[in-house]
Amino acid sequence: MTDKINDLLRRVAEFSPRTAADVEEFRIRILGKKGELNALMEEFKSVAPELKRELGQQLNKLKSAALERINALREEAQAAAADSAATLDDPTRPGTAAALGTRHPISLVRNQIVEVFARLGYTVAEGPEIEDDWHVFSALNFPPEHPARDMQDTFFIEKNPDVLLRTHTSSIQVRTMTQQKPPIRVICPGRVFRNEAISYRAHCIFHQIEGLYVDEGVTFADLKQSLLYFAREVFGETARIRMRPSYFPFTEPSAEVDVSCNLCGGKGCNVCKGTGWLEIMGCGMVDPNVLESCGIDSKKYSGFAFGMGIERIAMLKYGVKDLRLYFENDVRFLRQFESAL
Ligand code: 2NL
Repeated sequence: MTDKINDLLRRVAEFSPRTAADVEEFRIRILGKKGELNALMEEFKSVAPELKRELGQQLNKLKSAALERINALREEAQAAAADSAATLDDPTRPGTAAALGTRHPISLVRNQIVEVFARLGYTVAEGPEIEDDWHVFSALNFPPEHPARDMQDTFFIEKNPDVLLRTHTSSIQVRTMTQQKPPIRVICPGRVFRNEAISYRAHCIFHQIEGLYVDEGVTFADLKQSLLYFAREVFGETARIRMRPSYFPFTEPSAEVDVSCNLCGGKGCNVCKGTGWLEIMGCGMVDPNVLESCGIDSKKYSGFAFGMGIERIAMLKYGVKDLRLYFENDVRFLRQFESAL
């Protein structure tokens, strides 16, 4: 008999009705005149006297547990029914607000950079993520033995060395130059891929944005002024820039661009490591070899180009310390950009 009592106790505890009618049906089956509880009471009459005390207590416990549970479930079901009826019937009740998404910080920064250059007459160009060697390396003056072409740095698709994931967005500009005549002014955002170990400062997928301006008589002074305008729009009107000589296969001369640290105002802090400057991009005058490869007369035309990592710019703007946050899509991170820009 103890087994029967325990079995019924368990079924009462596990019962999960969908409607008030389910609850009522269950109540009749368990607590009704011809219900299971009364059947047990009947059986109780004929148990041995020495067992009566123990079994009587168990039956009483079962009865109050069943009553309590069924009453609670009935109230719940009635409340739910009333609630849904009211929601349907009363159009003046306030609605439930839809949770709005937020733009990803990489999109926010990409959009802002595109807008700034759009004001200077640049149009957006995009291109394929799966590329061939010529558009990513050869046309850009990379020598055949350049280490970037190595399996170690570049993702090759299958075994064909001419099918690879682009390692920079410059391939978009190469495509533009082969398809359009100067004057050319394009801004090229996109995902790029490099075979890197993932850490707080490196990822195998990241985002770049590059710009290209080709026309008659384009000079390094034009480059410098365009980038100063960019820095002031993105980092604030007091921003200053400086250029340090550098090297890229596709530009000559080449430079690294720093912006004055907007946290310490140039005095030196832990973000700029005491220098007062933050590196934001690379740039230079397009190498005549690159123009010629793309079918542009390098005697008549000159151009400048620049490129930056969007993750890096977003880190500097928003103080993001770990690059992996951009790729995890943790809403606690993403929601912090609800009102940004
Ligand atoms: C960096 C540096 C740079 C370019 C990108 C470029 C593209 C063509 C021709 C010449 Cl088609 N140059 N792009 C030029 C200088 C620097 O990027 O540090 N990027 C993250």
